[in-house]
Amino acid sequence: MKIYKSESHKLHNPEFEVYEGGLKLPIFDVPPRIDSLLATLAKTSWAELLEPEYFGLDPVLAVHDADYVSFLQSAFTEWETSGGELGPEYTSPVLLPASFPPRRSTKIPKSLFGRCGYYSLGTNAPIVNGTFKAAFEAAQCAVSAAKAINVGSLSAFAACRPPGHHAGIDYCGGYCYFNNAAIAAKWLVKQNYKCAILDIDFHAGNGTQDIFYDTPEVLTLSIHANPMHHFPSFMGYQDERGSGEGLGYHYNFPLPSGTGDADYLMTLKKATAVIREFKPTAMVVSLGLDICEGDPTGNFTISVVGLRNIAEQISELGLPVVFCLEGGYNLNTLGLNVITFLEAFL
Ligand code: Q9C
Ligand code: ZN
Repeated sequence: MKIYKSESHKLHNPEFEVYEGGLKLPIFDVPPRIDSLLATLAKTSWAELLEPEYFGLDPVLAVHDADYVSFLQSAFTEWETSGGELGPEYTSPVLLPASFPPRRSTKIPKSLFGRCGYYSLGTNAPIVNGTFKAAFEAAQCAVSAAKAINVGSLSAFAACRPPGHHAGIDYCGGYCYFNNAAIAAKWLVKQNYKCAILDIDFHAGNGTQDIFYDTPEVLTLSIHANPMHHFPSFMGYQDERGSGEGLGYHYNFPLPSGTGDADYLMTLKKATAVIREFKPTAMVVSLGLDICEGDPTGNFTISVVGLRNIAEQISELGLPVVFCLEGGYNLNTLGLNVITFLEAFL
């Protein structure tokens, strides 16, 4: 299986994120996630580790607003050169907003922090000097995997870091900046595929939901922890089914805390039935390994056997699949879990 990866992910390494209560804690999305994953993959006989091809910004701009993309590109430099607007004594190694747009806001502020809040869904997506480059390369990995499908591979894996599924058309959030899975799906649609995105990360794929909410072009489904109790809190509820022409083309499957193999697999069966009915010709899977037992950000109890069964159910759809890495933060098990999943899929 072709595995696309880039060294550039290391350039994105924010010291902290901000949690509820203003708690400044180490971010879970750290470079060793990818380093250990690739080291583990390198030991298999079937993983072919490759650098991404260069597609430039076009596939990114097919999903994200140009003003958001250029904000991400220049924000950290602006922050460094302006010294912030709060005075030279105020410095921080990351750029994070403190105010967010209220529901009926229409203005894009001029100030750096005004824009930062406008383009953010929360305080879990700090921007540092290398964020844009890392996110750009992660997106190139996703499109490279999509292209591999397009030229005949039955599956390909993009080792995306930062992840993508919380990023919307014009916002970052939850460790995500560019929506790698959406970018891959849009690119496949452009090559005349009929595409579905199945998101199995522990957290609701709000960005993917948002991006395709009003279009039937891409069927989107997300199985995740109930947002009533978990990040991203404001999206991922069962009654959100799309709007306008897109009505009926989005599905959320919120599950309770502690969900284990049996309940998860029953829900996945419902999701795959919906996918079959849509009759796609390709699929993108937002592969979050934070559903696995022992993840520090999740509380599902999916076992190794359960993970295999999930992969087999997806494999039985018989579609070409692009896998985009999303979450999965247990550094001791991430590599093995990815291998377990992909081997079962193959
Ligand atoms: N107390 C992904 O798995 N944590 N993102 C918020 C709030 C953010 C996870 C903590 C978790 C984001 C791609
Ligand atoms: Zn997640």
